Amino acid sequence: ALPDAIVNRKLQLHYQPKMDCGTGQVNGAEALIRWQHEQLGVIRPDEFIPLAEQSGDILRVTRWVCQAALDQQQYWLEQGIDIQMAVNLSALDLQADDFAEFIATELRARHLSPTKLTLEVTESAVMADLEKAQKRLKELRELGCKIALDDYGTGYASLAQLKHLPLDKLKLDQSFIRGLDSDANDRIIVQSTLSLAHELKLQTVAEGVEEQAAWRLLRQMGCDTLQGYYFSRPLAAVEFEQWLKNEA
Ligand code: G
Ligand code: G
Ligand code: G
Ligand code: MN
Ligand code: NA
Repeated sequence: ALPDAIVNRKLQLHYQPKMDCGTGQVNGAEALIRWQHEQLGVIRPDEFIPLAEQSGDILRVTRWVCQAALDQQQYWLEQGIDIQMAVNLSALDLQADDFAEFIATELRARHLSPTKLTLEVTESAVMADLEKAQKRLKELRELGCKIALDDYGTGYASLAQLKHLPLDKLKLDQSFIRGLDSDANDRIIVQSTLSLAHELKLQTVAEGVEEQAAWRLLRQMGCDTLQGYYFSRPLAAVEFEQWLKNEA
């Protein structure tokens, strides 16, 4: 049913704000997909993205996500809302030879700056075919887009192995962030990862910030950007606009 859902506009994007850790100001949004199924209600990406990756439908899903997120970014820019947009890519997207060209075309069609688009990739998506992923990420980066390594710390690769990847940002997985206030080991892991990332000239993002205490600790540790329920859950576009008004 997924190909029909794309055609029949049953897919929707929600947007989770990203905050500057120092100032607490919004500096971006991550687009996260939802499927409004007629019989089953809202299906979360955890349930259908792995299936779409197996079937190959992910290629069409990702292209829809990129187009919808860039439509939204263009609309927001017209409304005076100028924020970095992040979308998630899968392993197969990185293997498609025309992916960077696709992104270039979609950006150009909307007069959007490549530097305002972040592509989030997981370690496993990159490792599925390291050579192709390296080539693709390099092309996207040459275009001017930003590359973020998502869910960092849950995979097998070390930063030493990842230093050869063309990356701009490291997103620390939420499993390290949730216990930050109470778990001394998490604090050590996060502090040393942030230091290493900065030595490697990578921007740092912490996901899963649920409490003010975590924000305070991450600020002390020099983290750049925060994302989590403490600020906001992922929101529909109109809710996001409302949330922005309340923040201002
Ligand atoms: O939106 P939610 O917080 O439930 O996301 C659950 C998981 O689904 C996350 O790991 C997220 O990266 C992934 N996900 C959400 N939207 C997309 C998407 O558009 N493409 C891909 N590949 N993964 C997504
Ligand atoms: O792409 P990624 O795996 O980073 O997707 C983020 C996922 O984490 C989404 O499912 C999103 O809804 C979820 N999420 C975002 N902020 C928080 C948070 O503060 N706490 C928890 N438990 N989940 C979060
Ligand atoms: O692209 P579409 O035909 O769905 O847009 C329909 C109308 O909705 C357009 O006039 C556009 O200005 C408006 N619109 C598109 N995105 C948003 C949004 O995020 N918020 C609000 N309030 N209006 C939007
Ligand atoms: Mn992500
Ligand atoms: Na994550």
